[in-house]
Amino acid sequence: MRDQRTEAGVLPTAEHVAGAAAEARLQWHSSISSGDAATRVRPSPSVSASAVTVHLVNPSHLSFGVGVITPRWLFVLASATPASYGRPHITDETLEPFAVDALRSGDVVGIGIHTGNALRGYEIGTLARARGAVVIYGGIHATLYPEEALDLGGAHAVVKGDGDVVWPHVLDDALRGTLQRIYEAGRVDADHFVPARWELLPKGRYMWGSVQTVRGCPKHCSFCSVWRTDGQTPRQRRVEAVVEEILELRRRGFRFVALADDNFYPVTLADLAMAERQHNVARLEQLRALRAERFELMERLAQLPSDMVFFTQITMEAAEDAAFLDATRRANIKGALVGVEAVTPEGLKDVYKGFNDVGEALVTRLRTFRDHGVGVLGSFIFGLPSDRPSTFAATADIADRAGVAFAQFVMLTPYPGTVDFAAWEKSLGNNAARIGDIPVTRHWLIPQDQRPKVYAPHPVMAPDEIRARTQAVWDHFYSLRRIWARSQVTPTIRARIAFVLLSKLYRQMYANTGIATDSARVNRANRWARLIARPCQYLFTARPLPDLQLPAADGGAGVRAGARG
Ligand code: B12
Ligand code: SF4
Repeated sequence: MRDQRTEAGVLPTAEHVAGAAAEARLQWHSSISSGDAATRVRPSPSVSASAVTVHLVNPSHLSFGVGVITPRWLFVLASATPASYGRPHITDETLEPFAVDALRSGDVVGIGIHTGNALRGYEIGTLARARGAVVIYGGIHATLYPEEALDLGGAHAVVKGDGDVVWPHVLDDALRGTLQRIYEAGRVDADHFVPARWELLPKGRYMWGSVQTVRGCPKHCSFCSVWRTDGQTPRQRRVEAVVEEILELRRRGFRFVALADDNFYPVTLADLAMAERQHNVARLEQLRALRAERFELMERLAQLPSDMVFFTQITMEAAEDAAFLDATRRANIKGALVGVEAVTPEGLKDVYKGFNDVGEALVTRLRTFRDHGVGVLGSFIFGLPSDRPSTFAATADIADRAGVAFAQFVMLTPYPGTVDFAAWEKSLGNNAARIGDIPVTRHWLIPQDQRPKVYAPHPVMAPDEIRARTQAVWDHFYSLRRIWARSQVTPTIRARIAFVLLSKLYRQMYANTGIATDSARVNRANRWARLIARPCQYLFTARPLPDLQLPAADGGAGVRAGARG
């Protein structure tokens, strides 16, 4: 199937879609015509839910055979699929390509896209529609650009927002022939988040499970769309629901669980102080309740088997909150992605992230996490307008001195839905450079290997200089000597080997396949990643504990009985 991917870049065209519709062997009949206000997909009267297979596809133009983190949406939508449709068929293309040829006419194909994999998603959708499938898109990119999926991705329908509640209705509409073009699903209340169906996980393919505890983030960073799409009001899931899912994963042999949250620390001490200063009683109560729930969750995590390891995403402000960090330690939250972004005050101003620290204060803050047993994955951005050639070495130095366990050095990419993107798009007007027919303001539609690495002209550095310097910082940080030194934080030799392999894997997956311009290097990185991924997966697996029980809210002893360690 790999050769069906147009890595070299064939953008789906209107002809593809029209041809596809004509070709489809119809059990379902599509009466879509361009410009129609509503799509009507009519099934033959004999079609019932049980005759339809629901496919859920996570697109990727690269497959590594093994995945690091389970793409949560696949298992959530599978769970939201009514039993009458039978067992949904899940494909994560980061493991292996989707078998479009195996599709039957009338099958439903749900495709979830973020901006980076939208093009591959459109290729799958177009091919699926050509085989007579009903194609439905969702995910953050489809939420931002529903018309694009309809125009270029062969979509019959697009879901904007959270799929948890609307998905069964969309499937019913598809069956009845009343499919709408666009569903405004919006933001689902936390009590309606659907738990994932982990029994559908393919065995031995992922290192980390993923469980969401909160959606939304009160901040407003300029390069991030989360606060706009997921909202600034944190929607926290019930503690019991979160714990039950984690337990389910541990029963299946997952010790490592990523808490797939936008921001695990949604209430800061500064927020509380501000509400107090303003004598805003209602706000103070609301914030205190949210904070109390976080502590309650962490107390429950602390009662889970002690061999469990959690990873989350957190803002740097948590470092000033000793009580919170003590609770994270007890909860076995041993790693967190911290958005450092920039090491200079000018850089932080560029990204509206004034709540972060710089210089020595930054080093101290990041070390505080480590001192509380939380390893930091520091996320840094290069290519900000205030960056200078010296910024690269200064960043590498801070990452070393702050003792971060992992780091990612990403090049500033204007993601749609962000403040940065809107300003950039406006600044280019009709003068955006084009690659082929595609303006750079639609960079995700440009074939992967031809995408620019740097989007906005920089005041003092050429694009290639930024790219080369960024690559050099990755090389520096992930040299074997440095990785080995950092691995000392782990408790056992097995953990140390896992740390080294994961570091190398991370670097191959994210740096060399993303930043390198030379296709030989990208292919080499891909081969390396595939090679390292298998032993890595083995090292992350634990003995399944099928009999593990939910600890009582007041701290049951039963759960510990089943755990090792
Ligand atoms: C956890 C996470 C990660 C993890 C794990 C990824 C994984 N394997 O799952 C890690 C750390 C590895 C990661 C990496 C990256 N991530 Co990330 N990540 C997230 C995060 C915080 C949560 C995702 C999640 O699991 N949510 C829980 C699930 C249930 O929600 P969901 O995916 O949104 O799905 C719901 C709806 O969207 C909808 N839906 C989704 N698909 C479909 C399909 C259909 C058919 C339907 C009907 C509905 C539907 O229904 C679902 C249930 O409600 C999001 C933030 C966010 N709010 O989305 C960022 C986010 C998705 N990541 C983002 C980015 C940019 C990245 C990176 C590129 C960062 C980088 N520079 O390296 C990489 C790219 C990785 C890759 N190649 O895929 C951006 C994407 C922006 C964009 N416009 O595309 C986000 C939105 C964060 C941000 N700051 O803006 N990420
Ligand atoms: S980057 Fe992080 S802190 Fe900033 S808005 Fe996005 S999720 Fe929130």
